Amino acid sequence: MASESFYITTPIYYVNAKPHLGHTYTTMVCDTMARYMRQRNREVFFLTGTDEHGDKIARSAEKAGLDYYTFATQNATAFRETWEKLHISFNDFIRTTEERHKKVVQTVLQKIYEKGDIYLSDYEGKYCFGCERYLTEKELTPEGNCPDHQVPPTPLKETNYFFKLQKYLPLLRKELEKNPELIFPNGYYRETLGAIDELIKLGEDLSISRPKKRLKWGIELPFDSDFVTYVWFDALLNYLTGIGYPKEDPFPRFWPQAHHVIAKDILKPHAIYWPCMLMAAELPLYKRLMVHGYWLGMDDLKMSKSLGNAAEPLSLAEKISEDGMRYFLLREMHFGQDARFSDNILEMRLNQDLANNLGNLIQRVLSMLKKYAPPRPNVLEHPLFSKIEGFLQQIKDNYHKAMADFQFHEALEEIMSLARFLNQQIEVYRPWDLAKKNDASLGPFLYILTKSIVVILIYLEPFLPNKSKEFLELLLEKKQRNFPESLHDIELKEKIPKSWPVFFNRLSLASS
Ligand code: ME8
Repeated sequence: MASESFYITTPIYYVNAKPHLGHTYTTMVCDTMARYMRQRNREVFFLTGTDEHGDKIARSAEKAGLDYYTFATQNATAFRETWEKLHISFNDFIRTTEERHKKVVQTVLQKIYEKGDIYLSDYEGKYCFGCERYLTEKELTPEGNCPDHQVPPTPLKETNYFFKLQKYLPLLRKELEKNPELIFPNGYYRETLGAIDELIKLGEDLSISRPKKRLKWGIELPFDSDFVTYVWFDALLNYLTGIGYPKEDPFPRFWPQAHHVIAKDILKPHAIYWPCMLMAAELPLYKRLMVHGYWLGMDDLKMSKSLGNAAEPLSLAEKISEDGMRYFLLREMHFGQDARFSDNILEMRLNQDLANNLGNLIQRVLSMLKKYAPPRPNVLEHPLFSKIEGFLQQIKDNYHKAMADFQFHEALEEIMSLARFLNQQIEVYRPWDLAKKNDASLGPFLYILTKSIVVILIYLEPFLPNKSKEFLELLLEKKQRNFPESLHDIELKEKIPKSWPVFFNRLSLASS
């Protein structure tokens, strides 16, 4: 039987700069979910890529003294290579400058134009080149700046093509009322309903083009060669191109399961423009839009390249290990809310969870197995056994429930609570005393702990793919694909190795 499909996407990132920790977070979220779903035997398609057209890129290329495509290629390569070095398990990397994408954009535009949902008109407003859109007065800061880029928008007047957004807004509102799960967490769902009402009140449609005499760097409109596509109409369609639209494969299989992951900065285009575009193109809506908050720098502002407060992912991974970075990002941010990044928080979190709690547990248990070498028991008869089985039932429920809503911090907390419990049991049962007394319960006790460690590592695989794999290969007879629900599911290696690497090196960042 064909397994159920799962489609997950990152935003396609602008190529005006190199990736920073904010991009890395979203990409890690998608990677973790992709790995989790594969481990649950789902057929996964994970798409990421780069957004390469528009004013912002053209201006950065000019500043760098390069032609647009060369400039875009340099940074697209930086994104791709960063994700490859961080072992991001994407299935495809899409660039909006590719021919396959141009075809999709033109096909969809032509279809919507022929239906009469695209028309030519004049527009005057305040344009933010950073956001690539006109801002409303209400959105500006008290100083009149763009809230994200902290610069005043530029007054602009031009003739452009418009998409009949107003026609679809009431339909979208109805759709959202029927399906509140479409946008998650709920705060962003409610924000979207408010923004739709606001747009309906304003009565404006969506500008979808730029005159070529002002901007050449874009996909030409199929029905007017004097214009190129405005960046959102180009960018959002990548989610269709990536899975082969309009071809028969694999688009129909994956599209109904589409999960878009974004930060709140691009909520409006994804929660409003995109579903309206899909309705106009007579395509079903995506399954879910998952919206996270911002990583804030030490200055408490959104991490961004332009503010110079963003951490660089590869050097961070080198400093704290790739898995350390993955764990920190997913454990520290509560998906949906903002999180602050600092060396202190980083050091505290990783030392506490990975070095002290889990690292210590692994070290203690494997050392005792080696030192006391108790005979391997046939049955795990010990009062601890049923307690752990009970724990596993609770973990199974809570972990998967948390994962379904991208509440990674809760899923991880669930696993870490098992590690804490096991550390406590070592204090309770004092295996060193059992060894002195030649107590027959030592074997079952240590083997129960070892199997429990394996369970923990399997549940951590989507989050710590490298370390989990390394240790599971040392401990397991053969790779276990699914999530275990009982210690009976674990088949340990005949010979547990006598030496093993450090699970996680304690960090001391303040002094480094
Ligand atoms: O908006 N905290 O690209 P972009 C958390 N090309 N996430 C952050 C972040 C931060 N401080 N900074 C960036 C674009 N991100 C468009 C998208 S999609 C069809 C087109 C992440 O390079 C987060 O995922 O500005 C955010 O939504 C995205 O990078 C914006 O990337």
